[in-house]
Amino acid sequence: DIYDEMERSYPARDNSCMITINPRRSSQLLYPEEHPREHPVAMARRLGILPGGQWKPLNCHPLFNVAIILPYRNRQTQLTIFMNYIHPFLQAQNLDYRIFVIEQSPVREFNRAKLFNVGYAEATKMNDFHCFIFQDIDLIPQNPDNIYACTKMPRHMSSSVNTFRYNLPYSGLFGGAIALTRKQFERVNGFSNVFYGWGGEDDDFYSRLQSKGLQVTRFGPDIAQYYMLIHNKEPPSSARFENLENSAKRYDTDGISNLEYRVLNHQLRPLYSWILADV
Ligand code: BGN
Repeated sequence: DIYDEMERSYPARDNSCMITINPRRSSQLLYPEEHPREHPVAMARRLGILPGGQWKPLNCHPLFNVAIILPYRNRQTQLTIFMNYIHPFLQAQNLDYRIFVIEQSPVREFNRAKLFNVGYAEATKMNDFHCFIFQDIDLIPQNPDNIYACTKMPRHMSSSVNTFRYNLPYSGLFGGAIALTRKQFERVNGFSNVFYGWGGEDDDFYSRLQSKGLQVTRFGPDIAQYYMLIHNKEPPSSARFENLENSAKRYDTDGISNLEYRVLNHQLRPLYSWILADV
């Protein structure tokens, strides 16, 4: 049972929220297109979402406390689709959650990994989050049983993506959507900050986990399906090979330990906490 693998944020008690798997449901994949678009304010009101994209169940005690970190730049349509889809998805799982959109200022090439570090740092300032989901805004979890909470081991959540024909392209892939407890994340000094441009930062992170002896886990391909929203491919960065070659030298000095950035703006928007950062 996959739920034996879960790492709870809060101890079980009377009236803890139940988590049930509905096997029949597992065969019926969800698609983002089937979700209606709603005005953010109307949606927040209808679903009881607090400013900054926070929610927790009120009729039972949640077992999981999660910060969802989304690096972002210039993907407005995907952001809208994602928010419309993900809140009902997370609420059905009875999570105590908050969504963070970490937008990178326009100047430099996109740095996905560093934005994850910024998200971790900013979220941690606000609340003692137990579990972090780091994921791309273009990835839609299709199976309601793919629980957005942490496991005893760091988890690669998006092992079965439509663009890879629902197959894992290589066993060390740790990109897309991942779940780590705060402890697991801090153990490896977070992500490297040096990966500007597309590619390699997730491979670097995987080698960090391996260097600390942290095995990764995945749920089966029946649970871990994702649907990737269509977008233009980013050109891969040429620096990624060299950065990867020197990975091991930087594990302890490059990460959350030396993280430097400036918050240029921030807002509690109806469906998420928005942070604009210069990295
Ligand atoms: C890999 C990329 C990953 C990316 C996956 C899936 C690199 C490093 C040089 C080999 N790695 O090739 O970052 O998540 O593809 O798209 O480019």
